[in-house]
Amino acid sequence: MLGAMDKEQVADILQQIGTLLELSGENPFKTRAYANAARTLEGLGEPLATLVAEKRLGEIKGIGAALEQKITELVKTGRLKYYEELKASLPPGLIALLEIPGLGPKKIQALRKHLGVDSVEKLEAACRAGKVAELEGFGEKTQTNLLEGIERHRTYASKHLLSDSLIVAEPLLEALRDCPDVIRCSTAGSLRRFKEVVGDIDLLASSKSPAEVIAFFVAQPGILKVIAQGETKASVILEGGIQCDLRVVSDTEFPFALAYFTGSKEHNIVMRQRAIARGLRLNEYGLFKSKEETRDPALRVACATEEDIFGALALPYVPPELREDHGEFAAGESNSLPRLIEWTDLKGALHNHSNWSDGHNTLAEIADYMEDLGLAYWAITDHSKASFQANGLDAVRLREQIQAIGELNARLAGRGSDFRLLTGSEVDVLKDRLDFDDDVLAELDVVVASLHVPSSQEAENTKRLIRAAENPFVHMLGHLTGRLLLRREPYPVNIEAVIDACAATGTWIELNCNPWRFDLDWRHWPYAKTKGVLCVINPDAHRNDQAGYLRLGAGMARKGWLEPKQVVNDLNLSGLRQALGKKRSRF
Ligand code: DGT
Ligand code: CA
Ligand code: CA
Ligand code: ZN
Repeated sequence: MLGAMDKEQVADILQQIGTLLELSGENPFKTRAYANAARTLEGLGEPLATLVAEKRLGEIKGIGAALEQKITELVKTGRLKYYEELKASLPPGLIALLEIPGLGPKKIQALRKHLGVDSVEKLEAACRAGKVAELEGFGEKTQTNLLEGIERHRTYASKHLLSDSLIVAEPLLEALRDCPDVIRCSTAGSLRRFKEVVGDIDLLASSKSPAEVIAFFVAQPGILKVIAQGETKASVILEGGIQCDLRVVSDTEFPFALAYFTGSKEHNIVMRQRAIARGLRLNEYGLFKSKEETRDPALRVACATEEDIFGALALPYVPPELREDHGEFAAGESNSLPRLIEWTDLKGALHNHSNWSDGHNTLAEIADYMEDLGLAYWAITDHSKASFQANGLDAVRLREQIQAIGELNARLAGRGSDFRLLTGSEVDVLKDRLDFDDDVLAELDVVVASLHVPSSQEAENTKRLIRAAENPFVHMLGHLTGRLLLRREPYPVNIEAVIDACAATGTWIELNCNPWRFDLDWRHWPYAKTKGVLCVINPDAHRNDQAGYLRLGAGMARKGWLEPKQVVNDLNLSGLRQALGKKRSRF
């Protein structure tokens, strides 16, 4: 997104400029000036935009005329020509080398100068030929480490799905809970914040015998390799290739370490500034009555929990999902943080498949399973005929299915069950129409409209989705951007324009909680919320056990600031039936 940049974004770019200059062999004074300026900006007590508007940047120590001009350009336009040219002037392979563990700008420069290394591939070849070991300042050991680093980078350094990370983190956390030396423990980092993809798993524990906890941890099943093991810290690679860091602290430090390592970095920066504004210092060791950086226990403000830390900084408790510096501070100050949805609030789901299209289970199996889960309803929305590869239904088969669901529901009622299957369709949004005529759609309880074959043009996709929203029989748009995390980018679409159309027509938007999708993304829900557009948390289940996606979806809805009243499947069956009738009655 272009446009005005805040100080964290500007600081990040200055930091990168420093690194790139070092990589290109600039003199150290110049490169350090950028790193220093970045740090100064992060610590600023007022918005950068104000400083720029009042032309006061130059008054800050360490910011000369050249930096002032660059920062102003970034704040005003969101871009910096100098930075873009600098990046373009360096071979891309050289920049990629920065990602290899153990390699900084200085070493990369030496490798380039003496061995012509300007890519990961060339580095690997030079290591294998034994040339790196011969270089001054490198040696055999460094060469071996670099080869390992390259290997690890290839296999492990990628991002991982939230769901894959939870599956391996939860047993480890359970094990820690049972460890007699552990007092408290928790996940931290992006996993605790419920980011849709995570870099690594962070765990935190408190103990009087940290070394024993570390020894206990590295002996757990599911650990492929121990990368680092110290007195209070360990890093391991788990099956599946995910790195996991455990830190062990004293129980007094636990809440502070938990808040710090949960992050995000952006959230932490504001927390630290709030402390400074109150004459305090906040870091991973504590909140201290001090104007300087310290970890002196005598100065620590006593906090038993994260709630206490927020309280000391004049804030209500901020749930981890909201700690992204996306408005939680303003909302906290005005006491308007949302009462977030819980997954146990959900009464059913409105987008699911059966073996009539590409799902695995029969209608009867689905009804039994979902009733057992304690749900109240489950809509069957199989594909329409245009999705022939998914065995989509034509109108004839759809009407047979409506009949079959009616018979199943009659049997449920007959044995006194309140659970109901709902009839429906995930109807394809085609180029100039929907895959079913309105008279067919009118026979269904639930209609989800999804764009499965998008155009490459943003305007075209936006137009098709708006047309779908304008159809009186379409209750909701399914997986609005079509993205598959770590696999396929979203198709181009003007999301805000589609949200506006949904607001105007009373159409809901799905939060598809298949862990590859989480679509619509959590970042867009606050906008939808201000427009009054309701969310439907849908597992898009193709097998019964995928009902479990609802829990992930509720977490993602929390990350999108959603409350029960914004979530359609918080309604019970009669409330839902009423809500389903509302849009149709407007036309
Ligand atoms: P990830 O692992 O890339 O998905 O993202 P995180 O957020 O888990 O990041 P990670 O694992 O590097 O660090 C865990 C937390 O530690 C992070 O959310 C905030 C805190 N943290 C790490 N480095 C810094 C830093 O340089 N400054 C501040 N303020 N906090 C940091
Ligand atoms: Ca992490
Ligand atoms: Ca980490
Ligand atoms: Zn679909």
